[in-house]
Amino acid sequence: MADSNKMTINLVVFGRTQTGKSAVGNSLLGSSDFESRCSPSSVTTRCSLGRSCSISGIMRRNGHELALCVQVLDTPAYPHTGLSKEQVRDTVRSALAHHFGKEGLHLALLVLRADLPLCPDESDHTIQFIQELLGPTWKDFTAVLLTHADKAEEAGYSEEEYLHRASSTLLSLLSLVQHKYIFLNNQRSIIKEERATVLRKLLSFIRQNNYQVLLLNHKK
Ligand SMILES: Nc1nc2c(ncn2[C@@H]2O[C@H](COP(=O)(O)OP(=O)(O)O)[C@@H](O)[C@H]2O)c(=O)[nH]1
Ligand SMILES: [Mg+2]
Repeated sequence: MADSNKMTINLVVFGRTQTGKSAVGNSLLGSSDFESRCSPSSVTTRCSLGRSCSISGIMRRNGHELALCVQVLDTPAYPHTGLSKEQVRDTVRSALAHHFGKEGLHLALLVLRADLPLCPDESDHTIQFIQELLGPTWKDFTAVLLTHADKAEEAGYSEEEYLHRASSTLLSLLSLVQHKYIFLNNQRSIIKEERATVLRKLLSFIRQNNYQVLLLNHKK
């Protein structure tokens, strides 16, 4: 996905309702493309693709600056208040094939809230869901985004202390995905430097995969 002076990265967000998936999409795109709000029922019911404009100052290759373009596929939650697992899975599967079928997917971002503990059942269901969508190499193409980092910080946890106190379920999940994780405060991501830091981390995960993409074929 790289021509001489531009690289596009293709991302998708997964996770429970109200974890901040749509907010993550907006943070990464530097936009408010996706509807993100507090709600007693799931807000996002359809997949939609957002694209950033060219971002400079993030990437260099062979001594040259590359403009970075980010594409994020926002998805309905699983579990969802109004859609069954099959409905979410089918809609996400066809959107992945439609938007990234040719170019491939660089990374799926599993969005979890840093202010809520991860329990074993939830983790198992989520892993199974991602596995059904991405296939056996899902671990290489998944990173964990811990949103609401501001709340963890307010409670007095540094990232190191948080991980020290985290449930064994979360630690095993992070280990499964080869410690590809990022703490994120979506409320601060409007700050340009914050966004650049997150994008650089994502690019380092993609580099770790030798810029490989996951090709998703049209399976029904
Ligand atoms: N404090 C805080 N609130 C957040 C953060 N991320 C998302 N939110 C809030 O969480 C709520 C749900 O966000 P949304 O993006 O709609 O979640 P989704 O259902 O996973 O797409 C909204 O009110 C967001 O403003 C964060 O990092 N910190
Ligand atoms: Mg949403």
